[in-house]
Amino acid sequence: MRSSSLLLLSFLVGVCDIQGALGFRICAFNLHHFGDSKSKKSDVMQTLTRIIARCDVCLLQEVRDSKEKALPQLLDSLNRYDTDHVYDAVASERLGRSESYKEQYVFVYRTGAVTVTGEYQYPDDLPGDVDAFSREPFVVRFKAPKTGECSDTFPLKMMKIMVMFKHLSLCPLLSSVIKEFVLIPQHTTPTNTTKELDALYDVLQRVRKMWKTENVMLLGDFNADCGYLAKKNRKHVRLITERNLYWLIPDKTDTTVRAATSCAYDRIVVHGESFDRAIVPSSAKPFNFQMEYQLTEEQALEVSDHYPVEVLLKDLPKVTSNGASSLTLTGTQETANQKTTQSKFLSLFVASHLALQMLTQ
Ligand SMILES: *[C@@H]1O[C@H](CO)[C@@H](O)[C@H](O)[C@H]1NC(C)=O
Ligand SMILES: [Ca+2]
Repeated sequence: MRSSSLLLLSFLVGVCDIQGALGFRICAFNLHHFGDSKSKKSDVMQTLTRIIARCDVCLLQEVRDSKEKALPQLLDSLNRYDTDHVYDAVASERLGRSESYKEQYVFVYRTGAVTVTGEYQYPDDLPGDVDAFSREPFVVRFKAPKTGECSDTFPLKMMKIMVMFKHLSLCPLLSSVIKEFVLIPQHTTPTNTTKELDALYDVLQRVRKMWKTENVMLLGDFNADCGYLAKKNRKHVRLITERNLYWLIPDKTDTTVRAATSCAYDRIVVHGESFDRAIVPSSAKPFNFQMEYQLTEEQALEVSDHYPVEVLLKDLPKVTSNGASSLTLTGTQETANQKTTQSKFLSLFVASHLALQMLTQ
């Protein structure tokens, strides 16, 4: 009994490792003037589609789609390209101080991976600091059902030996998985970066209070480097100085496409230790699509002058609705990759099941 418990435990640890290797991908991408003219370039749209289809949730910035055709076209392209998933989007209003220049925040997401459970357009009305932002955060709350229902989705449920362990709650073992989280987007105004980043801290506090949640991620093109955020100003940014905030994209990172520049403009910051624990270690990074898709610098710049940044959340293996024999893993890897891991996982499961039966005979 004791050794079988140990075996079971090591099996569970194995499961946790596997899910860590997969993960749920959140991305933030400044599309640099995305609108009518970009949507007419088919190679650009194809590259954008490939990039965004890697993500379970992707924040798009600099969407300037005044004719309201480019975004539907992008969604259409995504749904035709990746038929394994269904993509949908939520978008903010057009935001900006000047009538002639406005941008939208857009969250593109896989409907099978998340549901939107809340939207909040920050009103920028903080007493003493009214109108802090040019593009006020459009805050969205997501529920990731496949990662959330710990006891329901766990494959152990269907194992015969479950009878022996019925009393055991497995949830503590899986506590590093996040069920619901909030994303606060921001594309700062370069010349006001210090001020706007500092004000994001106020947005964070309001959202935590309003939705009674600690699982908050702030992400986007923060312009948080080079000439726009001087070293001496960082002590005035509460998003940097306050405790309990984890900057996942290091300062030395380059999120710019141009070979001549190296700046960590685009960032991902998580709030709270438990959200930080739900992150796959070292998974936060820019996605160098120029290198991945073998584009020239010129071709890449037609797509954007920024790389997207991305991070993986730990994910749970999931039992398919028809039950026992097949397992699917929610995740975002390329399909072939996913299948390999899936079959590895299945053989691991069968092996440990057999071993356990032998031990308990
Ligand atoms: C910078 O912020 C101030 C006040 O917060 C605002 O009046 C000004 O227009 C901002 N600059 C730009 C370029 O948006
Ligand atoms: Ca404002």
